[in-house]
Amino acid sequence: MLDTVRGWVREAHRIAVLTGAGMSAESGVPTFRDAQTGLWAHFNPQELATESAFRAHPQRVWDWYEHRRQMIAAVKPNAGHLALADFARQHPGRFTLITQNVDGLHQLAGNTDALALHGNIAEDRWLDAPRACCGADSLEPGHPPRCPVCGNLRRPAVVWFGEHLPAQALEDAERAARECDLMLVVGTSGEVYPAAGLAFTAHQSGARVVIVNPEPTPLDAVAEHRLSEPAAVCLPVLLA
Ligand code: BJW
Repeated sequence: MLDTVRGWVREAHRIAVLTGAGMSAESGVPTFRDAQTGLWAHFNPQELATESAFRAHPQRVWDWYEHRRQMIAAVKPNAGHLALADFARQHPGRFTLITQNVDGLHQLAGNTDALALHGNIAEDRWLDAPRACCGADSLEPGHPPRCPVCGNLRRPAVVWFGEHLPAQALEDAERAARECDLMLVVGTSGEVYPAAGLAFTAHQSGARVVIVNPEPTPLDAVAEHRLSEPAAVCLPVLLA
């Protein structure tokens, strides 16, 4: 099966790759749904990653992100990230990387033009539209930091449930899904939309869809093959 897919990689005119949290598992970043250990074990991540959770419990949500930021700051891209970055360098114009991940590991590996659909956990922004008093220089430290004048809070620059994805990145990802003839879907549960819908778009536009994931997902329904292996093992072989 792997050889068949390697053949498809060689033949394809345009390849799109959609990645999710499993992509970074072998770097040591727990997946979104497995991230809850220790202090956080009692919280459902789907209930922390919303604006209403942040407004109701700003310190709790901020500290959850601080905990994850510290973990991510200590890890490195794995062999799968590096294989994708090498492939992009060798095949410019033929390859689009779309990621749901907020950990920055694709960018660190060299995929600086990855389409990041869910933002970047290392960055912050204002919760409410900033007023003249909201300056980065005059932040009051805290969990979260705030504007000392109006109380506006800093929040992680990620896309929470119920929020719009960055329009340009989503538009570029949808175009790549429509125009590719091969889509690799790597390490995602395929449960979060609109990202998961990109696999359906690619399939409906005539592309072959291949899943790289040790576990079944709802996207298997549109896949020609599922490679049931970890991303950091599979991708270097597939893209060599
Ligand atoms: C390995 C591995 C290894 C492990 N190798 N694999 C249509 C239908 C139903 C609902 C909706 C819909 N359209 C929109 C919605 C609502 C909602 C949604 O999708 N809800 C579902 C839960 C049902 N979507 C939204 O709200 C989105 N916004 C939106 O639609 O805006 C439009 C709008 C707005 C307002 C009004 C009206 C319309 C926004 C979604 C934002 C998602 N954000 C998060 C948080 C980011 C910040 C953070 O990290 O805290 O993004 S949620 C979380 O899920 C994160 C991830 O990027 C995303 C996907 O998770 P992922 O990557 O799949 O991770 P896991 O953990 O779920 O899975 C890991 C997988 O890896 C598993 O399969 C493992 O087997 C595998 N694996 N080891 C390979 N070594």
